[in-house]
Amino acid sequence: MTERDQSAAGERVPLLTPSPRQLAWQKLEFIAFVHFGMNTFTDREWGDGTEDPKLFYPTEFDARQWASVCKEVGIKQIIVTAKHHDGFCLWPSKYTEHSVKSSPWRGGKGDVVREVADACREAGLKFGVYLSPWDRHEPTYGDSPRYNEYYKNQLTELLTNYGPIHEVWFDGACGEGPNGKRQEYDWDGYIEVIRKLQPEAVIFSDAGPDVRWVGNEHGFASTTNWSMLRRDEFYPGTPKHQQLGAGHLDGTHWVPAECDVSIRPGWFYHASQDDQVKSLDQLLDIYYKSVGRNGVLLLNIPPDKRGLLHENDVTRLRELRSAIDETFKVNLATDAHTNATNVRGKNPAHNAEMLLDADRRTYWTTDAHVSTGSITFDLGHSVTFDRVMLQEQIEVGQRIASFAVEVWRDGDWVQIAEGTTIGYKRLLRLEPTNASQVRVVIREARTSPVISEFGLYKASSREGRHE
Ligand code: FUL
Repeated sequence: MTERDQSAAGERVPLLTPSPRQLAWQKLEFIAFVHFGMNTFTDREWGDGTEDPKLFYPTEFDARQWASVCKEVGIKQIIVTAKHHDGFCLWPSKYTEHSVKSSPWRGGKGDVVREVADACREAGLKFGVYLSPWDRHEPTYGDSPRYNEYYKNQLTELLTNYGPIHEVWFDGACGEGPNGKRQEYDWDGYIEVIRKLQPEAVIFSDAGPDVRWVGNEHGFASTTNWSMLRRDEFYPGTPKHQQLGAGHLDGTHWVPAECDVSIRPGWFYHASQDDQVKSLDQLLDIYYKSVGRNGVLLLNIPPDKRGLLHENDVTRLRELRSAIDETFKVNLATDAHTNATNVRGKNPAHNAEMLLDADRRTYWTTDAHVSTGSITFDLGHSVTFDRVMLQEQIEVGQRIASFAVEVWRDGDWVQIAEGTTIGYKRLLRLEPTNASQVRVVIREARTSPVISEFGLYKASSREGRHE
């Protein structure tokens, strides 16, 4: 795509594209949140900051177990709660005593952040930190400039001493300090610290700057999910959560959605929830509604009091991986003969076969100004499928606004599915369908559609019925 192609479409706003760090993040698809800290030991979700650091005492702490499980099940990054709202720090910050250095764990010499960062690096996983701005322990909280200094100092420690950091997660929760005043966060200052120290890290907060909240804690993106956002209407922080979900066709910034959800009812581990680990069906549903709707899935897996991921969670994660792998192992369309209504410059490098080469870098596209069209996949024989996968080449922007999937039946094209946005990846679940010819119709796009991949699959028998 050339600049001219992009601007020639006469759009209300120019096509936006992801930054390299946003693109790298989007490709991760499935990442883990690890809520671990004082609440793990007090059996709470939100500590009030008065907890005795001595309570923090994992008996078998092993960050390598976290990383090896994550790697095995296809999770590509771990974000650890370096500090939750109770203010207890999992690393020995020099700016407070309220940390692992005041706990008996490892004789006060322990550093959870270090061990997780190292374990991730060893396992080839990316690493991120959650540093709660809301701090219910720190006395300067509420005294805005002083606390902002404290927070930036802590960010600096985390972003300087632990190697590459790929995501920084700002929790939107905010409260009053001991002085009765509401803390005014210095978002611009925090962001400046991150950009300076870890320019490759994406920054998550409710409305970006790099990654936005999907607007709920179920892990569900909406079926229409633009990666663009009218960011300044929201930023920083926003009560208009519902509106974050779908993003905006006329968004002013590229701010894709991250779908956070816990594998258990709570964010932190509670033994009483050992039997409430989400079922395989629930996790698959989350997968299709996050990764399958142009989102990144941030699944929380809270370690227990031993400091290990619990057996029940690990078993479920393995089931999830097996089901996904089985379903998507064979693309039933791979050998199809393709035919498109239009190919950019009749150039074979852009013809519809590019959708079947399992290489996201190659793509089918149309001539400039041609924003609708269709591709026929002649499968050569009758095939049964119940999953459809489409991927846009988001490197040149998110363009498609409406599409349909059809099959040739009794001399006519019959629609079996339709959708609005595609984005990085769109997965559709259907009833099992037999067809020997399938057609993808692009009904509306902001300018020439650019599609990288297409797939037809038959769901694993491990998967239950679709929604
Ligand atoms: C929320 C927090 O209050 C929860 O404890 C949890 O950390 C979740 C991911 O974000 O705002």
